[in-house]
Amino acid sequence: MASIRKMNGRAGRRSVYDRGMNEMIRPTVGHTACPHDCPSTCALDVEILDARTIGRVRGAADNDYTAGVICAKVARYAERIHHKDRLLKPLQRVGPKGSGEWREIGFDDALDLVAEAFVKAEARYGSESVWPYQYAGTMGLVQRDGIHRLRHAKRYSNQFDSICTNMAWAGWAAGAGALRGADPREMAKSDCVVIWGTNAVATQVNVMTHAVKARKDRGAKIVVIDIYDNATMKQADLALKLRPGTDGALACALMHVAFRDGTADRDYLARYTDDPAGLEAHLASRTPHWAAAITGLGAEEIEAFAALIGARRRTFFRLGYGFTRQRNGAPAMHAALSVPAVYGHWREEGGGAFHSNSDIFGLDKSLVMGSATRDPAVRHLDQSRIGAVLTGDRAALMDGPPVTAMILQNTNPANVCPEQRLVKAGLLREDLFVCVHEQFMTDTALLADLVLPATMFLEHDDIYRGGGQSHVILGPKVVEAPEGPRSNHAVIEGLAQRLGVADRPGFGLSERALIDDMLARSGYEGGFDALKEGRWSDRQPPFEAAHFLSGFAHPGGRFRFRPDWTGTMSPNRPPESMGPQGPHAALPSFPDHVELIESADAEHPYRLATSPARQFLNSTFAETDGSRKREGQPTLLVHPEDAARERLATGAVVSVGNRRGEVRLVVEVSDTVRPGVVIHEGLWANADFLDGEGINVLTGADPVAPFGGAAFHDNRVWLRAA
Ligand SMILES: Nc1nc2c(c(=O)[nH]1)N[C@H]1C(S)=C(S)[C@@H](COP(=O)(O)OP(=O)(O)OC[C@H]3O[C@@H](n4cnc5c(=O)[nH]c(N)nc54)[C@H](O)[C@@H]3O)O[C@H]1N2
Ligand SMILES: Nc1nc2c(c(=O)[nH]1)N[C@H]1C(S)=C(S)[C@@H](COP(=O)(O)OP(=O)(O)OC[C@H]3O[C@@H](n4cnc5c(=O)[nH]c(N)nc54)[C@H](O)[C@@H]3O)O[C@H]1N2
Ligand code: SF4
Ligand SMILES: [Mo]
Repeated sequence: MASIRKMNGRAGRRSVYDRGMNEMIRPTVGHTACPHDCPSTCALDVEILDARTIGRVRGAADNDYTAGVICAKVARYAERIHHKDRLLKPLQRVGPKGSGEWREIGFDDALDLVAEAFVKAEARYGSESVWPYQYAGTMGLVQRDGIHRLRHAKRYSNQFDSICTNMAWAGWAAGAGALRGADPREMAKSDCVVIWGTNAVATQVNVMTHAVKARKDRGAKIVVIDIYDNATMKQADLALKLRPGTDGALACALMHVAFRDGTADRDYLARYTDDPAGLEAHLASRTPHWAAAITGLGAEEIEAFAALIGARRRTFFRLGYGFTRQRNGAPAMHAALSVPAVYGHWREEGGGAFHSNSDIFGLDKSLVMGSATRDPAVRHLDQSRIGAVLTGDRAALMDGPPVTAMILQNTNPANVCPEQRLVKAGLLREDLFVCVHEQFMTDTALLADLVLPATMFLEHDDIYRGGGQSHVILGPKVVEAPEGPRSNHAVIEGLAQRLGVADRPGFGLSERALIDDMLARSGYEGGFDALKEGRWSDRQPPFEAAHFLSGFAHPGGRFRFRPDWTGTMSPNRPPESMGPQGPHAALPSFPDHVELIESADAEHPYRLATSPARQFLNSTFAETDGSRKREGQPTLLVHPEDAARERLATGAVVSVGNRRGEVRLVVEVSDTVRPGVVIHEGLWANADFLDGEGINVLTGADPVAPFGGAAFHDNRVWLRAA
């Protein structure tokens, strides 16, 4: 197996394969969960070649959601964990900010420097001047959320999480009242699976496992609704390629047809929904022709789709995030979710809808998060608006002190956040101290004053829960970390000691003790060891509850066609954690299409979406050769008609721009996109672009109604030959 040694960049290491073994002897297998920010949360079997070295990673065959299938990028994890560029030593900046000139320092000395900088910032401007900033590079509840323990104990500024889920969750909760739904494994028992605004083949491959099983076993139809002909749409029996930001119109027409043709389930509507008569009247003008003009689909395509779901009681709507990353994303989600309530699909096993299970797990993280010391008066700064925050925007700072010191874990805002030019300008401020705790020298780490090396999931203990499925999975350490990196947990504990809060609730415990406490508080049977033995715990609610047949999660138990956009986003997002909100006055009072999007105009004739690349996971894996080779280079997909108009050919360089900035990209002429729509698949590292600036130069950070969020796929742009 020379290839494994080569991949690891560690020629000379002996593995079991070197010893002339025959097939009878297998490497040890470690059991854990994928830590990445992906709805699938796969249960993993990891080949352990020696105490520090892994081989192939596989999906657990006996987990009935993972079902033995994982994505290729994680199967190749050896390439990432044993990467030659992995950070192993703390680095202190010696040249100007962003110069890439560093010197190595000891880990404890580095933590002293962070603590000093935090004390200094607090002394000058108060504790809210320190902003610990984190996201979901790891989804482990201990390693991801422990930073809040330090934040609360010190009264540092909070973070309002807004980059990913807000529009989707707000739209779902407005209708159903809670983030749960039909068991996603039921897709295998459906007669029609509607994959709506998620590129599941790329972003959560296990959806396909269950959908394709339904097609094989029962002749189910797979419907895919997206804005371009991506890998998922290529699998569709019915492919609906609509204009970006028009899904609400499609949903309305589907419901119009149901009332018109008698396929609406009037008994269900009367029993389970708030205002079916009001909805029917509202939809009278929302005909397939009306929707065709908005969506760009043919009226006959919409009729065919409506006829299909009208005939198939077991229709399952798998609603993704992608179509909600538009400025009308919350009402779009609400409209799509209203469809199965009109047709009564919820009644059937294999029918209904699913988006996220975030509300089912009931895991009490209060000790990990240090909730007991949380002061509700401390401000929440909007994660997506880090650019505005760091460049001193008064509103973004909520009229409070400037941010002058930060530690960042599990996130790469200089790459992934909108308004990238502002983000970089902010991070480069001379009077801001930035410590980045990372596994690689990311775009953000490059701008730091101090970079600390982090362990990877296989090297520390943690616990994970599915978003797109129902398992809580233990992720115990399976190999030793290399010399140098420390876990997030160790860094937070080390800072707490230096900052005088190590005696506060939640500090001084191991990961294992925190997990034991979490499970005990949450009423789970057994602790760390029991979960390790069983590997996972399936928290799927029973059929009646999952299908809301015992009532939707609003007072009164009815599905709301008339949403209250002023409520809270979900039970696990209390209002005080919501931060600045978008205006909700513009949102519709029934399912509808609303023109809040950045529609094309004379100056910006094209609509840009920044869709996910199959071989990357957000900005992660853009450092591994296996993923890079398969993705090629950063490109812009342009329809042949648009290419002709702009005189662009495949391989030409085009400048894509709007009022936020300009990025040069290599053109790929392709009829997978619609005329007037251009697509960039990412996220590539900024340095991979021709001018060293990434795609998020073009995306906006204006908070989307009703609860904030970033509309990554909603950008009007111009194209100029470059
Ligand atoms: N390979 C890979 N996997 C990933 C990620 C990744 O970057 N790469 N990211 C992870 C993360 S953090 C998340 S949150 C999930 C997100 O996973 P998804 O739910 O799949 O969401 P997106 O990746 O934002 O986009 C999905 C699709 O929505 C399409 N889309 C954009 N605008 C519209 C629209 O207006 N209407 C419709 N119908 N479709 C639209 C996009 O073109 C894209 O094909 O995936 C996770 N998994
Ligand atoms: N243009 C555009 N931008 C987008 C999106 C889009 O669709 N288009 N999608 C958005 C979405 S949905 C999301 S969720 C965000 C995600 O944005 P991020 O959360 O920033 O993205 P990731 O790449 O998942 O993770 C960030 C970093 O976490 C690090 N990391 C992983 N594990 C650990 C650990 O245990 N400890 C430490 N210290 N670090 C660790 C990884 O090395 C990685 O560099 O991006 C958003 N940005
Ligand atoms: S990235 Fe998603 S599909 Fe791939 S292994 Fe992780 S959870 Fe599974
Ligand atoms: Mo995300």
